[in-house]
Amino acid sequence: MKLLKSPASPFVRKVMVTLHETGQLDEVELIDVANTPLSPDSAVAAANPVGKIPALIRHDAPTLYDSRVICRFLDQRAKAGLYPDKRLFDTLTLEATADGMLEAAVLIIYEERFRPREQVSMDWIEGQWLKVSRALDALETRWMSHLAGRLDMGQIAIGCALGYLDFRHDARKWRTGHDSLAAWYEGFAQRPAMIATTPHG
Ligand SMILES: N[C@@H](CCC(=O)N[C@@H](CS)C(=O)NCC(=O)O)C(=O)O
Repeated sequence: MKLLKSPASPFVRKVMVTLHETGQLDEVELIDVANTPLSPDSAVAAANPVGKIPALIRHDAPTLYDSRVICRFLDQRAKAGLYPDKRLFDTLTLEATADGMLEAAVLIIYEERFRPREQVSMDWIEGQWLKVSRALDALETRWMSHLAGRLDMGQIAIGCALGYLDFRHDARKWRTGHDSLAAWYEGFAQRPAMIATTPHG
């Protein structure tokens, strides 16, 4: 299998952490690409019609894309139990929360990077940040017991989302008012899979 990736993408990081946690890293060739909405990489466009990474190219079956699909595939392949039957819909909702935070956080970066300065909308940026902010509040008030439980894909996704906030939105100081979440993340970030996938670039 080949994974189209970049070292800065938080969606790719979900897949990389899953590969580490499920012991499948050696089975995937990692291919770094430079892919943006304005300069799509040709290999990415060929693998995924919506032009996004991660994409997992399989030799004997169609390419998989979207981190949620890839992570679930890798979990099933390794029978790792990261989507436990007993609390499946909680796990999926937590993963969706992380992905929603990430979509908003990435869109802010794209707005600042790829739009001409005079077209950048501060209202739109703040509207995106509000989504992140509400999700942080929901994690702090409703999800701490789930986060404290056995490792699952919801936790991995939230770990990657909080890591991305540190990486790209440090100035927003997400820990303020989210003490329990910050304490959880401090421990989670020490997992070897998280340390091995620290974003850069
Ligand atoms: N829902 C997708 C989102 C993936 C995504 O947005 N990837 C970004 C990099 S972080 C990308 O490839 N952006 C290029 C673009 O939007 O054209 C997933 O979970 O894989």
